[in-house]
Amino acid sequence: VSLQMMKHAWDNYKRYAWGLNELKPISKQGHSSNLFGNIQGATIVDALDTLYIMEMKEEFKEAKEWVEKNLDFNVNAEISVFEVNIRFVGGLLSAYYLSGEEVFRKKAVELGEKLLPAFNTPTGIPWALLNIKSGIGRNWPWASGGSSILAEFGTLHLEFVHLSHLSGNPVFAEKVMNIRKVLNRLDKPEGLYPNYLNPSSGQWGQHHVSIGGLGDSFYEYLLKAWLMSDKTDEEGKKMYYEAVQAIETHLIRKSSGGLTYIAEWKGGLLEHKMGHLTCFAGGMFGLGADGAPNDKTGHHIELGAEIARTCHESYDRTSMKLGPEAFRFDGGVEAIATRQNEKYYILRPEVIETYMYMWRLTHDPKYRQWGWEAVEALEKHCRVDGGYSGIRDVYNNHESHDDVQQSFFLSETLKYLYLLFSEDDLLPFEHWVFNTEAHPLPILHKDDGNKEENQK
Ligand code: DMJ
Repeated sequence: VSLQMMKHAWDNYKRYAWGLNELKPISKQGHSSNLFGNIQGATIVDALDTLYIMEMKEEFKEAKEWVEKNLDFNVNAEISVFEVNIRFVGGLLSAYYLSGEEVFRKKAVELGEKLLPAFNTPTGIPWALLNIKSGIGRNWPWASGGSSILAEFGTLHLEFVHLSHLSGNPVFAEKVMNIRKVLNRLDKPEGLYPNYLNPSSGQWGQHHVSIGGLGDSFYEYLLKAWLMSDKTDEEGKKMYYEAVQAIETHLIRKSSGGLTYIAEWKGGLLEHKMGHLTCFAGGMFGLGADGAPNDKTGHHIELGAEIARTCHESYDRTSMKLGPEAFRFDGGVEAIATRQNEKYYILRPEVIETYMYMWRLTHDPKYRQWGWEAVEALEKHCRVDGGYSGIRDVYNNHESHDDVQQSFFLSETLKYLYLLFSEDDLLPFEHWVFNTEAHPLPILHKDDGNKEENQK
């Protein structure tokens, strides 16, 4: 089924928005997001590995040809360093590792080099935004005290380690190791990492902590850096398990109805709200269970299962059976969005991602059932003639479509669905880690470098 869904999403993108960043499935035209500046083809690059894994050979071939002929980074564009890294660098790296086609390696390294000026700050903590022609960076105007964002500068590690590995140039890995160094020098309030860090002073901005937006994938990348290093990156491991400990103590709570959730922390006060983005943490806790210190393996699996259950409830308690952007545990509600501007669903993957991890780790059939419910809801409410669209209010009985087919729907949502219903030996966890945009990267073994040296 996810293969048919991918075909529908891809065919319509191809028909109406080929070469542009994303598709508007209702108005049947291209959608350009300023996250990628003038860089084009986000959907193509994000979808490459999904096409490959689903064995859509013709489509993969035409996508590759587009990359060869048209993917151009010599443009005057101000881009989001984080978004371009996770979608474009990540997408190209995975396409290279899966297919072995040199063009993807070349383009990934070329793009990585374009991102390097972002690190020209007094601390080496990169800017959020970068003009890839002039090399001038700056931060989001809305970010506390001119800060860079934890989830943005903390979500470069996996890709940059691979860029060094593939290019033989250590500079990429050095940049991300320095980020760790800066973080490790700082005092952490209650052991927590605030979402904002000023790249000039090296000091935290507002003491807001989140495992959802602005924080999320920083934690994910600590764990995955350790896994991707074949469990040699002890520093990443230590930082991850210490962070989880602080998160459990200060952010994880249980509702009176028995649902475990992860709240947001604002200078010591809890906001009892959980974002759709936060739902990825179920899968993360599950994935990290194996290495958990002090016999805590079972506990981390249990935590993953609890978060999966809560996030499933957030879907189940809507009319469309698709989860809202954020849901609350206060004012008499549990796992329900109360504010109009938090009721939308934009084809996000995190809940299905957690089902996929928990399925692989436990083989409890409920995860496939829940995934199937999501498929049915997507088909009923999001599928339109011209592709798949997000929904403005999942509590309404009538769809109001937002008219965007997000590129992560093809890279993540559909890939995780496909994996949820595949055998465990398709991209097995022993060999691959997924970047935060679901692009698989191989685990690097200690002797990998030597092996390649020997082959030359
Ligand atoms: C994706 O780009 C990535 O999963 C990112 O980590 C968070 N936001 C979207 C999907 O919701």
